[in-house]
Amino acid sequence: MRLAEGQHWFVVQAIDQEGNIDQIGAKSDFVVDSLIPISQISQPSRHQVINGVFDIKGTSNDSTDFSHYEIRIHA
Ligand SMILES: [Ca+2]
Repeated sequence: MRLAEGQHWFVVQAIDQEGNIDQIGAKSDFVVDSLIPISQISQPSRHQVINGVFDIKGTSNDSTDFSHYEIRIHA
């Protein structure tokens, strides 16, 4: 079973060997989130030559649970 993105809930009902059913059951919920964030850099542009202090600008989104940005600079 593949569930759609978002919040879901379920109920578990115990049944004994005589067929008696727990009418109340236990309820719980969970969130399906398989969407990864997508990041785009708008500044500096690709291969731009920079000198000194510069701004890094861009966007990143996740429709369900964006957390934070991380920037790593490599030489
Ligand atoms: Ca997500």
